[in-house]
Amino acid sequence: MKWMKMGVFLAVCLLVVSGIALAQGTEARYLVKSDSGLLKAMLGVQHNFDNGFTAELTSGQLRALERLGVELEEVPLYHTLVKPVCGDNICQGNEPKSCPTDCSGIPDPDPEPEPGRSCVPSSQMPYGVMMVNGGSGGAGINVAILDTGVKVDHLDLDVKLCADASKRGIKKGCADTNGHGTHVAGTVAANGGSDSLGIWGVAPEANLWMVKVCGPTGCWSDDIAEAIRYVADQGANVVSMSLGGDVESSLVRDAIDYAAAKGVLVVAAAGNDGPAEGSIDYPGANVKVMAVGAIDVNENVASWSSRGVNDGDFVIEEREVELAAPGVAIESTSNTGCYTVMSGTSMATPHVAGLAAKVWQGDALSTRAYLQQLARNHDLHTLGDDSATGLGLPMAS
Ligand SMILES: [Ca+2]
Ligand SMILES: [Ca+2]
Ligand SMILES: [Ca+2]
Repeated sequence: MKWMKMGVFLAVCLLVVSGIALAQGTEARYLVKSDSGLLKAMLGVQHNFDNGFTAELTSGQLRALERLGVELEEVPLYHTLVKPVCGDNICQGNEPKSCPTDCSGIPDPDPEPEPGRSCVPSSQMPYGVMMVNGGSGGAGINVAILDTGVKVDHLDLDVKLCADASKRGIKKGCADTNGHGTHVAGTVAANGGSDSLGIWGVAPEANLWMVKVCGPTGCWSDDIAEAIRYVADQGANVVSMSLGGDVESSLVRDAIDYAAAKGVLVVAAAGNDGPAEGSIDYPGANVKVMAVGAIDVNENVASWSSRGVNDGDFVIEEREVELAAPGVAIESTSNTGCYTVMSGTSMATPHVAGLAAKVWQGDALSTRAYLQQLARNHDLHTLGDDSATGLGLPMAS
């Protein structure tokens, strides 16, 4: 038996090495359902899970493993859910997903750190923070944001935990070269800065945690799953994910089950694929996750905000939008050290994550029920949970 096993491993060696040599084209990430140390050594481990490990495989390695009968599962790639910026105009309507001309996406970060305060926000208390009656509280509640990282030395942010799950395992550091995560972090917990000239988030006293799960290609769902488990073990109360995609990740679902069992409240963006019914993204679509749709300053639903399959029965089930929050033209912290305006269900989500910290009811289930009640007090559209705004807009009393 031992020799047969070794023979198989030698065959794997040969096939995988030849796979590397012959490999052409793009890499993809897979869950390799094996605990073989040799396979791990050869392929490199991104993250270990109960039912296997993830690795980036070349097409040659993939074919070799399939020939050997190793069970594989593709790892979905998710994306941050911010709308593109076209010139000076923020996309708010039914624009094509790629901007017609001069679409620069999120502006490039300023590589130079800001010495002291060189800029002030156009509004210290952004309209979205006011709409949910935020801007104070959250003390003692750990809010873990899984995103592109954060500008740790922004004058208005006090980051208490900073980790990186986008490399192998969990590493230190969470520098934000994109800007998305810094913006989301500000909406949760910006504290106005020590000079009180800066911007405010929904729960400025909350403990702001950031785990980087998104890189230049997007947000790999195995990195997300690893990060969810990590922050659950560290004692997170709330997990906020301004990201998603059309395909569900089994690793993320398992991680959410793990976190929920530890009493963590999970919030995620509904997606930017509206207005089609049922266009909601995972992980928001998961019944254990609070999915947040986007409204504007007048409580109108953004056309692009993903819709659920809601049935109006006041009960949130799988693939239903749960709440609505401000997500159009939201001002928050920028990774230049200044401030910027972004739109997307990415921006709606941290309003709810911050509000969860502000109104924390002692445990995740009670807090979720309380947020649902707050939303029902401000029901939008048709009575009950509708596909665009769920149970409504939660506002702290
Ligand atoms: Ca959900
Ligand atoms: Ca329902
Ligand atoms: Ca409604």
